[in-house]
Amino acid sequence: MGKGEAIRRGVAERGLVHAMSAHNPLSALLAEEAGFDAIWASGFELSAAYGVPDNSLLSYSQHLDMTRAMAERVRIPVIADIDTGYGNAINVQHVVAAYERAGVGAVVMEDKRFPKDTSLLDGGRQELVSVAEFQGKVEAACAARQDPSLVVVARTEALIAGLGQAEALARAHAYVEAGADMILVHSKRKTPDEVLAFAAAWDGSRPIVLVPTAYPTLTEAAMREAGKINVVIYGNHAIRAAVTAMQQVFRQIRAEGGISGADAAIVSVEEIFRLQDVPGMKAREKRFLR
Ligand code: SPV
Ligand code: MG
Repeated sequence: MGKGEAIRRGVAERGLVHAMSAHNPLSALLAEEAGFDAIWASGFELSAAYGVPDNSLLSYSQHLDMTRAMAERVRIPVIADIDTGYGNAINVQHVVAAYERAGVGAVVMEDKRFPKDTSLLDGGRQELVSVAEFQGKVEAACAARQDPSLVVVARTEALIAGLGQAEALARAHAYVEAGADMILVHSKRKTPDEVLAFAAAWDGSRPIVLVPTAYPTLTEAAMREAGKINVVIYGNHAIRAAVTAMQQVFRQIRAEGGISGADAAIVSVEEIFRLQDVPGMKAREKRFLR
């Protein structure tokens, strides 16, 4: 079964697919082991991992290479955050074909103008391209697929840009018309009212995808109850958890002038060996090294 098909089946059979963010193969592997259905190859996380803002500063090949490395290390599908598609509809075709070859199950493309500003920033520069231009980009993304099950998610930033519910709905409809398989509607409101109002008004013709970072009180149970919401992406919890853990441990080592206290709080070197599949390598050594 292709990775796109796995996402589609997950939606059909379980109603709600949950994806955890990752910024490298190790974080993807940990998310898989924790039981997530999919990996979100987040542009925000990779930008943060490079220590730069999520403002279209990383190249498409930097994000593609990391996404490919993640897709090679986990069995669950990877959902690629391709930002604005790195240019116009022609760029989009090139980019989507490359991500498909890298083994992803879905691509998510947003209707902001390149170079974009990150969505959750207060006072961010949020400019959208025209509906017609983005329809062309969605059509190009769909036309680039070799495997028709690759999921093309159109993401509208209308609410992020403060354009209101009617504009968000109109854009979502236009993107479905252009061939989008799912609609991601993003919001930076501190409460879920805005996305729940969108879901209530949505015609249900395609699944809704949510990224509830700004409104963390919205649970999976509440999403199921609201209906029409079939994918939830936890957008940046891998990098935030990593930063929390590193800040704590690094401070402790500085404060104590050694690693003995911190050692008890972190995983063993043997656990890292396991995650690296050292046992598998040892088995192969036994078999092949003469
Ligand atoms: C990302 O994780 O890169 C996203 C989600 O696109 S957000 O940062 O909330 O825009
Ligand atoms: Mg992003």
